[in-house]
Amino acid sequence: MSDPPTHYPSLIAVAERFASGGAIAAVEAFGSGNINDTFLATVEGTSHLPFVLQRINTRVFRRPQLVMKNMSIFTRHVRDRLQHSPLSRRWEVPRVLLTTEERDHWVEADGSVWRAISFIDGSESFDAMHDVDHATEVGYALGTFHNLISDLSPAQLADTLEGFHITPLYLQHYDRVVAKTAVNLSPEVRYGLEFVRDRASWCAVLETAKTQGKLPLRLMHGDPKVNNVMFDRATGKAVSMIDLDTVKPGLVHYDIGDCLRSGCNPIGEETEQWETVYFEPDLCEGILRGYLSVAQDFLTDSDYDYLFDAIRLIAFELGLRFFTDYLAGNVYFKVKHPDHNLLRALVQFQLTQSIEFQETAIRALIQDLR
Ligand code: NDG
Repeated sequence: MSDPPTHYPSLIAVAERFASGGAIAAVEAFGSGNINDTFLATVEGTSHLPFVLQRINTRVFRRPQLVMKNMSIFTRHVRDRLQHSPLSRRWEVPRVLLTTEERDHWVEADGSVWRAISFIDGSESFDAMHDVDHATEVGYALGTFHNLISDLSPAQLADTLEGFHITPLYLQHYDRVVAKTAVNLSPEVRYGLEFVRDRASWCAVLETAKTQGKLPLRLMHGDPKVNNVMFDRATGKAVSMIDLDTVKPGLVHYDIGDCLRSGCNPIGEETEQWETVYFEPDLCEGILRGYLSVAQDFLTDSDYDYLFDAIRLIAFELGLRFFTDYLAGNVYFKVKHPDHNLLRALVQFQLTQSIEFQETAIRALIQDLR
């Protein structure tokens, strides 16, 4: 909920649990995640690569052991697959680093749960998209990620975050929060309440299709924001997808929607200028082109039929999640100030509206790319 605490047990001591040889030189806050606390640990000497050290948010991931188990299973699967049939270009899978006792996580005396992941050598990530080529690379990365896990049965991985991306459940939770909260009816809150009310009857669209067997349960990334795609600094090409906590059974539509809502908002999800947020159609075309260049092999006709709804829904759903968290007193997403989640919600609602205004063009684009 707050900035990375400074009262942690010595970060260096925690990092040393995972450092096989080589003393830790420094541990610094890293990235801008909304859930876990993330640090980059550098190791003394030139022969050791830095690694990512994370304190898992156990209020969100209540069974961190299962998160780590999932991660080990699917990263091993993908690595084996790449060994047998390598891709024609560089693609990396982050490694789970073990403690000196060969465990995939470490529990501190204060109960905090830590894990370490390899950093992709020579790579960088970006919070916003530069241009259409960049967008195409982001789409390629998500397609490659889906492709590489498409032959692993969803039953192999545990559901580490029940209800994640099940929009009707977020709506039920929102209704409960609204019912028990003395809501301060500012113009922004009033707008949010109306915005949700007007879309409530549509928000089960993907879950209904899933129940009717129109959309199959597959494995998904769960959080394919643009800054979770790593780019090779030298070639400028996408080389990996990181932030693998939410890889679990779900719909690929959640990922496609999430990638587009994050990638096609040039002003970014953290802007305070929410009225100026819009959904950029050329970036949308770039992402979809890159994605489908890999994913057209496994998508069905029915999958295509729900792409527009997925794009609209995941932006709306994230707005609903931020709005609910604001009303509930900021208990889920980390915030920098009390209105942070309200502003984030307004950004996503504005984006949803921009997607709705462009429905005909987006549907036509999907049809052309089919
Ligand atoms: C977090 C959320 C993700 C959301 C993102 C928005 C979890 C586990 O914040 O769903 O899209 O920036 O709730 N992750 O990463």
